[in-house]
Amino acid sequence: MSAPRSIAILAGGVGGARFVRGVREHVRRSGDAERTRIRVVVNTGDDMWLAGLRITPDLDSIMYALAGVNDEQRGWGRVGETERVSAELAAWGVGWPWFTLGDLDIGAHIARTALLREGRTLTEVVDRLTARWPLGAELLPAADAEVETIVHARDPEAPDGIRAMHFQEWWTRHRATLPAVRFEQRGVANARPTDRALEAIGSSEVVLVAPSNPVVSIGTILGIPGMRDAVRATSAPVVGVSPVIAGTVVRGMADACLTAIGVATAADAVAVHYGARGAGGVLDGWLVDETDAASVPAVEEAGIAARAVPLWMRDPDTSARLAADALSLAASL
Ligand code: FO1
Repeated sequence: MSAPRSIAILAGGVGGARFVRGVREHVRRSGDAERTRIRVVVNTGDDMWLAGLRITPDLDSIMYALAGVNDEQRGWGRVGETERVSAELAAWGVGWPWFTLGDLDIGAHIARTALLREGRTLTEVVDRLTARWPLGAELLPAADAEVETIVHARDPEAPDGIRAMHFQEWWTRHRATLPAVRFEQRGVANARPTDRALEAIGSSEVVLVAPSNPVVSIGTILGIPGMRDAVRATSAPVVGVSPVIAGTVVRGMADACLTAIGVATAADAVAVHYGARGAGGVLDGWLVDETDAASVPAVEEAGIAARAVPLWMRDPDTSARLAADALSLAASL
């Protein structure tokens, strides 16, 4: 099956990177790499300032994965990394001891920060950094303004029992074990989707929602004022992939996030959370894993076309086939 001429993908970090690689692989195997444009609208809610450097985890996870220089085991950072500078920062008491910045990774953070200080937008910086490798896809920050996810979590030591912290502290220091009460997108009121992100969503033939964290990756993309409307308004079919298989999240600690917003950790519950486009939501189609085939009727009941297919992405073959299944569902809508 030939690939569409243009594909937009909403994606977060680790799960997003695997899925984007799968879409790229499927397009290559279809012989359409030259004529198909893949644009990835990437979550920037995990971004932060650390040791004076601007860190953009999800953009970096996808960039490194498409470049083939990522640490496949950890899912973030560079392969063959060393941590000499990080040890020095710890000795100076600068940065976070629980958040390791590899030496090669720091090279990207210094380059990004230097380019930002010269007045470039994050979109321009991403264009510059990603030009280093033939990624086969364009990475687009969801917003150029800084909109960082702040987690308000239960902490018995905090004055009123709730402590606000940057998402990265909650995620990497506390491993999402402090119950989250709410997720705040700090600065979101003054933010808007970038023109390039809106263009990708508005003009692509297909829009795919990667199996990323529905709350702090996809939710924070859609939470940028105007983004949800843009997805709802596109003439392209919008097809998502469940980040939950057989009641457990594929990666990360998305269940802690889903629980915090009162959504069950289930393939159909996430689809219903995103909502059918016909009912005020963003989805036209949804893929669940074969083990969740029993949930297809519930998703269809919600007005979303659903199919049960293998969702585990273990290698280029399984990732490419998942992409093909998502595009096939989109083509049927
Ligand atoms: N995750 C960790 O669990 N521990 C770390 O020390 C860590 C460092 C790190 C440095 C740069 C970067 O881009 C990502 C890093 N991550 C680390 C992963 C990060 O928390 C995740 O990539 C996303 O933000 C959540 O999906």
